[in-house]
Amino acid sequence: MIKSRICEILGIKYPIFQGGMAWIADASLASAVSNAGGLGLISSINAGTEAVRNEIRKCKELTDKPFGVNIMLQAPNAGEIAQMVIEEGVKILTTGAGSPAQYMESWQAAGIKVIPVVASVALALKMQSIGATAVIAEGAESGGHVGELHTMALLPQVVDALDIPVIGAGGICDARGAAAAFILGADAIQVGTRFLAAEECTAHENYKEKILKATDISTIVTGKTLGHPVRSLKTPFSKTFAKMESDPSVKPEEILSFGTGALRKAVKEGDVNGSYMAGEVAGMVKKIEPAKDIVEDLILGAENLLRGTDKFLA
Ligand code: TUI
Repeated sequence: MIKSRICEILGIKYPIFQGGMAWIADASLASAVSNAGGLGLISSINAGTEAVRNEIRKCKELTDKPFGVNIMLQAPNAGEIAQMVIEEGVKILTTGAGSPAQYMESWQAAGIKVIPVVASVALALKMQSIGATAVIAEGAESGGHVGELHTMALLPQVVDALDIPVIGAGGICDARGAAAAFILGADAIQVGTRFLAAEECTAHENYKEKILKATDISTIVTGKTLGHPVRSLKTPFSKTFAKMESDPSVKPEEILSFGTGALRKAVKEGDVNGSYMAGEVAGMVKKIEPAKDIVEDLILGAENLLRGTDKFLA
């Protein structure tokens, strides 16, 4: 069985995290992943701080296994969420889209294990030096907010630089990707896009249908000119967004206001004018299935592949 130090540290059976997908990662999905032996995560991007508090309380009722909360650091209510998770007794946090340095002291005083997403070796080293339990090295194959480096280059460089555990993320969708991440030195994997097709994922059925229909070239990165690059499915919305960005007569404020609320519209309403965030692996997601089957396909499948690696040797 694949075991790593992160399983012991967090009290989980399998070294797999579910991505803390904005508007999507709720108590339903997080508890299903935690009950399956992975680490379920609740997103802090939802209908406000109290809505997230509710999801945390629901999740506690749905599972007695460890789960965490992902804090999107660029959200306007990030400070409020940072305090609320302490009040709710959350034990594990992941953070994204920035540095959580300003919150570390208060989280550590509350006994919270903090696992920041990093997109570079420099930030990874800083996170280790201020007491992170582990880091998630997330390559730009991933959906949503992306850094510059891709997993194949980022993950081994972060692994080499740190002593604490490293979770590999970005572009991992099946057992092959999982096995590759473990070979690159990951102590665990994080998977987002494939969990969009989990039965327990409450995203609108149009979102799920778009993921199932996606191909290898279905995603695009927009938002670079605004300093906030985001990978999503190519749709009339994202194509218009890209056109606006390349038109010098369109002001950044206009582009920003065009994008506001687009993810919520996609997740909650299945609106064609929504933003359907997804990773490059969307084309590999072929069916709706229980979260438990996804967890086991990835982890038990990776184990079988790793056992069979001697086939490459003479
Ligand atoms: O955070 C994510 N992915 C996200 S957040 C999100 S919410 C959203 N909603 C509406 C519009 C746009 C976004 C959707 N997807 N992933 C974690 C992640 N963090 N990926 C990359 C990074 C990152 C990048 C640079 C982390 C730190 C960083 O460092 C910069 C610095 O401050 O040094």
